[in-house]
Amino acid sequence: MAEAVAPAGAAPGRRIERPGLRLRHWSAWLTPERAETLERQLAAEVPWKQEAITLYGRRHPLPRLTCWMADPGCGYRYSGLENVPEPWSSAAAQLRQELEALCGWRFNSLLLNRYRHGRDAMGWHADDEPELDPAAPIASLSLGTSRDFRLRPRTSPRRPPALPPPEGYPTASDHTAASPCTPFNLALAHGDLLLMEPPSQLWWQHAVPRQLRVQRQRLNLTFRMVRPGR
Ligand SMILES: O=C(O)CCC(=O)C(=O)O
Repeated sequence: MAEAVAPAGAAPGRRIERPGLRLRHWSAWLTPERAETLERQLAAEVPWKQEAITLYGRRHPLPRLTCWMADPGCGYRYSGLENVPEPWSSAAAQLRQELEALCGWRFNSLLLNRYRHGRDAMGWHADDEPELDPAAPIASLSLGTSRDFRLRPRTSPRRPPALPPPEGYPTASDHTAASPCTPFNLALAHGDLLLMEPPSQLWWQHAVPRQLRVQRQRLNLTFRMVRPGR
């Protein structure tokens, strides 16, 4: 598995590691001015949609706006939604180049989420759909107001059965015990970059909970590598 490599001269980011979890967090990776400009540009130029999912025959609008940008042929299904790619906007294409240089990985797709206020949120999940290349990291850029990003070990990891749990990973019986795998929170602020490296999606889930006091919007961009045609 290739290591994500920062180019010479770039700060390497703060490592956050737990059994099965490998993160790097760059606080204010973008200057506040650049982050401000990008937030405005993306809010205006991205074709945001409010998708809806069907559960037990009823339509539920997602509590956020989204857009899937990707190279041709890189469709993506999650929560039963088939995402047909939009072409890269100029701001997103520029960011992709910078992140590829920082990470030493190519990204062919981008999921954008727009949380309009604190009632918008994202439930517990892992980014482990079959289309996603499990060897590639996911680079997540946050713009706008700070929101909590919660992490917890998975209760039933979806993984190849032959793969043993990492050392120190909780068993079903000690899931709630204090351990290096206790759920925790990261506040992701304007211009922060979070790199989620393998095998994090196999063993951990993440969520952006509702925060009713939050009034301002937050944008989140996750750059990904999908395997076309899967
Ligand atoms: O908004 C975030 O920080 C997380 C987004 C996320 O979990 C996702 O796009 O899968």
